[in-house]
Amino acid sequence: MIDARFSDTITRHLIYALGTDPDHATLRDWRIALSLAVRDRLVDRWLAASHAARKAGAKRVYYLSMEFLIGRLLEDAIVNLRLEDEVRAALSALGLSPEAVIQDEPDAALGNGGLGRLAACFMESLASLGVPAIGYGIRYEHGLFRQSFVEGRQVEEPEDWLTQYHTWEFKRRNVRLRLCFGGEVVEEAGKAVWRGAEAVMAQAHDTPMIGWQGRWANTLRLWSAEPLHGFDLDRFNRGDYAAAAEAEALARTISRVLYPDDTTERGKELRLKQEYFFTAASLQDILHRFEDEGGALADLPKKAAIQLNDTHPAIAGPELVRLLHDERGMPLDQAIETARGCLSYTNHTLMPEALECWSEDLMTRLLPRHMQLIERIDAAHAAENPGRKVALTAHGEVRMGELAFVMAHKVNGVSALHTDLMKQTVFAELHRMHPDRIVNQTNGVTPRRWLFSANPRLSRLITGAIGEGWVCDLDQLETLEPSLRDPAFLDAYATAKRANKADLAAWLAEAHGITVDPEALFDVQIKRIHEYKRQHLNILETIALWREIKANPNGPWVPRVKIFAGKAAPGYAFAKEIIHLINDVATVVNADPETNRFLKVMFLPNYNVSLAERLIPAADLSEQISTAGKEASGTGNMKFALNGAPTIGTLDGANVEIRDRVGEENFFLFGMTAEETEIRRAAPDHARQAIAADTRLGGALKAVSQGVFSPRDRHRYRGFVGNLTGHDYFLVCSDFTAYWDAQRRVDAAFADPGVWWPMAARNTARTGWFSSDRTIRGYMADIWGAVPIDPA
Ligand code: 26W
Repeated sequence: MIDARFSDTITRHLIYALGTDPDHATLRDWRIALSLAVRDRLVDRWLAASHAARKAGAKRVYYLSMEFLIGRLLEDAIVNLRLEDEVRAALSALGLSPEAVIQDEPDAALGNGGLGRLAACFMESLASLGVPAIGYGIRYEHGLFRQSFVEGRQVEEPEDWLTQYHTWEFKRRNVRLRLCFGGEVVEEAGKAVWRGAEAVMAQAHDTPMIGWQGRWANTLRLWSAEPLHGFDLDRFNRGDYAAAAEAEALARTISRVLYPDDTTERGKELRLKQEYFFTAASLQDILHRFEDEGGALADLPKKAAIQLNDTHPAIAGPELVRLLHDERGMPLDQAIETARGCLSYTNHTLMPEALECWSEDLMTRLLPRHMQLIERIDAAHAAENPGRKVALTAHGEVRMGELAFVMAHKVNGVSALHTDLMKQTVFAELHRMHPDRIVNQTNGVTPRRWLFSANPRLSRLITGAIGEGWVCDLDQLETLEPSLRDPAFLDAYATAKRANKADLAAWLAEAHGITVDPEALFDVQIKRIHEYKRQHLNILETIALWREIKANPNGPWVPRVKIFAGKAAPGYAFAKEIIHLINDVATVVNADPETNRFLKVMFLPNYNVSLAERLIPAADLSEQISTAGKEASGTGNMKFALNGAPTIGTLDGANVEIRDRVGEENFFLFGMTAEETEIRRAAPDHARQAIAADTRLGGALKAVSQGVFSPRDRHRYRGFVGNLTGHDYFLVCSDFTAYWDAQRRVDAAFADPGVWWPMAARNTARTGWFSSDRTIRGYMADIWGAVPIDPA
């Protein structure tokens, strides 16, 4: 009997792996035992896949990223191995609730936001497409901080996912690599030799990345830092206990914690150490594998496609040249060419404060040989491009974007608009010099996690209509088009969304004591808090709406629930003020008997991958309201559209391509274009003019500055309002009226199910292109030249 066997397997792991008897087992014990039982089902395919890749002498993709925002892995493995029914049956035989067991797993929060989650979606798509690949990153002991609120203010606590048994990783005790920092470069026999002053060991931990139907599996190799020499017994015996453990503590610092900034580089030495640590360990590992498989160095580009996820691993350029030239004797210009043949670089932001620059002093002190090689690479590039006007160093700083560009054979942006803006702004000069180096690869999201797994009701409806092929060929969603004219299908579509909303309402009541009406419009803005993402535009519109309802409490208002979630970088004061204001507004508005049947506001704490999986299937409206030209792509926008939540948004990032595909009539567009923002920003007093022209905006700003939402601290938001009425760099005031009008168009559409549900369903049917499978196919064709391997 199937389930008997599987429930027995689970129980066997509980007893023999955890040494626990079923009568005394906790939910966590059962979750770990189940994970081990599921793991049994994927290890063979994992080992078979890496064997097949080796046997085929396949070109491998190496994805270097400081962040992998994985979330939970148990459900992902169950779904990709098609074990849902077997697991559900086994757990109910053991008297356990599948939901409770799944939710017991901590998120692997090894990332800040978009960049980290994209890396995770890419790893899942590479495995589902059967492309041999290894993801390389850091095994942070502490991922992105836990967020909670104290009197509406964000408070950060260390995240400690590793305090419990991490069932999905395998420590590779035989993969430990020695790395150096500091020291000097000496001349020996005419060769440059780097004598590092400080050494640390990189210890590999492998996590399987299983693909759809379990056909293929790749590896995520995360490095942890360990001391060269363990515990110092002599010092201990001399009673110098702290010193005895010092080396260990110092070494581990490198992989201790993820930097929580996602737009501002802080130039911290430890951050550069982290970047060099995982990049150097990964390149050494790549070369060892290549040489073990008998490759000739000059052929490395034929076997290794190394993708740099933003500039964070950009030191890979000089490091690979060092490994080829200094350590393996390849002539310098050939080493530079060979490295360029392997390397390609993705840019994820145009925000000047996010473009990494390291001081030459710090680079010289920490990585003296690399600083020399950066100058050699710069000189070689100058020689090849006489009259050029860019340099890799300027004002005593090394510009990592330029270094990554010069050392890459391909550079890509993450949406069509973003790639164009890269060519016109940050890389204009380099684009003129290398006109065919920049290509676009519009982002995507994995349909397994973000539709099939997160939204089973809608998935079943889609499969019922067009079969299950869409899960690994999302373009098939367009074959839903005929069903969109079928009232029965639209009814079932609405029913699925309503049921998801009812689930969310139940969870909000149980987990947060918040009651919401599932019939209301669920308006959701979930992403990192940043001025360019304009959560403050959203809350100002919310305040104006509240005031309008108060002025006319019996008006034909469309009940709306405003849901916010997202973390602010701990050092980003303005973002923290935005969070505080939203919580303060929620307190006042939700307690207002005149309006709270029409309007509820909430800020859910500790936004992460698992919370996104819970919110997106229940959303009606997707808020993508960034100042045009600032959001490189966005990926949440794609997840919402696939799950039937039309977008209210600007022509920014991938919103442009979403609107092109769903049709302008199924997208609530507002606001200035990227070009128009440049013009408006140049207009003196643009904010004051906008405020003068819109009394709703003026009224809302006055309410905030007068302390309506901070009665016990009336001046709390004086500075906040001052910034908006003065500088307002992100044009919140100038886009307000258009945003308000767009929201009223949303109300009108939502109030008419005959309009709303076809619009929602079209968003699902027409956004299959935003699968990360399509994105990966683009990288394979335009950048990597890698191909899928048949597992047989
Ligand atoms: C040095 C600090 C730092 C850390 C992370 C600076 C910048 C970053 C990331 C590049 C920020 C990020 O996550 N960018 C987002 O990347 C997504 C994936 O391509 C895009 O969809 C988002 O638009 C972009 O903001």
